[in-house]
Amino acid sequence: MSEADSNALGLAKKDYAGAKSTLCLGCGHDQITREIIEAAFHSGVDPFNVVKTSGIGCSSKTPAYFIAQGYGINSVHGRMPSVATGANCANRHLVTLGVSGDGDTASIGMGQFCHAVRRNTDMVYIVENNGVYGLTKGQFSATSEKGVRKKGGDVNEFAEIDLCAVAVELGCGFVARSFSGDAKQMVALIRAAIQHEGFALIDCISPCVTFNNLSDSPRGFDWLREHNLKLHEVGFVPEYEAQSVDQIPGKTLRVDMPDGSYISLSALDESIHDPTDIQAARRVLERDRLDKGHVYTGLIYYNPKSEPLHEVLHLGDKPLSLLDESELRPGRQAFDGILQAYT
Ligand SMILES: Cc1ncc(C[n+]2csc(CCOP(=O)(O)OP(=O)(O)O)c2C)c(N)n1
Ligand code: SF4
Ligand SMILES: [Mg+2]
Repeated sequence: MSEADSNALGLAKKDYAGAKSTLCLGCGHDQITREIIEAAFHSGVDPFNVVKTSGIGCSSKTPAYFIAQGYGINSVHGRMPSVATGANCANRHLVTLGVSGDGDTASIGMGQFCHAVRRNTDMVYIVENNGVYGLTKGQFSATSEKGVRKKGGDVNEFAEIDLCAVAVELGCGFVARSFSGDAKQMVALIRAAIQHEGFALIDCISPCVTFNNLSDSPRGFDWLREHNLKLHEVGFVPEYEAQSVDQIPGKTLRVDMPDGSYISLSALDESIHDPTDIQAARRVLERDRLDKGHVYTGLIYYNPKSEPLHEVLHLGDKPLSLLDESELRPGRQAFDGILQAYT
């Protein structure tokens, strides 16, 4: 095996594979699965140190298709965030990956999603957003734009929920939007999201080829290939490869992460979006909302100083499963000490 075929752990890409997908041929969700595998391989993630969580939906089936060695928990519909929060609090050293759908997140799971963002659970949260409930045969979801038409002629009557806008306003420190067909952007975003300590949202438009892929659908492949406006080209450079680079004002931007890694951004037109500027992030989201002819993708907002849940709660460093008898049963003296603190 050549060096290029193995990563820092000496593992090959096949070591990050899972079961064979049973999704429809051409489904955007399968592209995201490949991107997760690619990102975990290149970042040298230990497969045994991954916990994969999901809810219910075609999207929520996909953790079965990557990193077979990881722990997997398929929760009930819309309840993935609390399961992921529990796993992450029990062992903060796990890489916690959550995969959800637009129905699983923006309808039944909206409350759970908001609270995981607000608490800043240390996890990567990928929404595989196709604008419909694929698994239950294509009903419009809450992220579908008002007025859009889907196969069969149905027109959506209700205004959409923009999960990125919700996340920014709830204080999320890492908010990105992408397209499943843009593997380069997705892999860089997933690698940066894994590195981020705190809740990292990637709202990834992922076409449902069976129920929502009309040529004029803003969730369809043809439309997205033509109307995806990238805010910048995204790259991720891990701490062990990081080096000083010359930045060209207005053309390139280096966004440093606390551990020494960085996200490199390059302009694709005359200006470059700076994700560390919250007002600029809000302007992008507003432009996205008003401009029905385009979808804006890239790293929308990044705040390296967001405090993750385990720090807020002063949780212990040691995984709960490794606590020994003396730590679990501290004895009479320790309890007396605790009671004393309340008198
Ligand atoms: C409590 C409950 N209500 C409703 C359902 C039916 N149901 C299963 S999946 C789903 C929506 C899935 O949509 P989404 O999360 O967008 O995933 P997709 O299939 O589009 O990837 C619904 C409503 C359910 N399984 N459980
Ligand atoms: S129904 Fe749609 S979302 Fe579900 S597997 Fe098929 S193409 Fe994908
Ligand atoms: Mg969906």
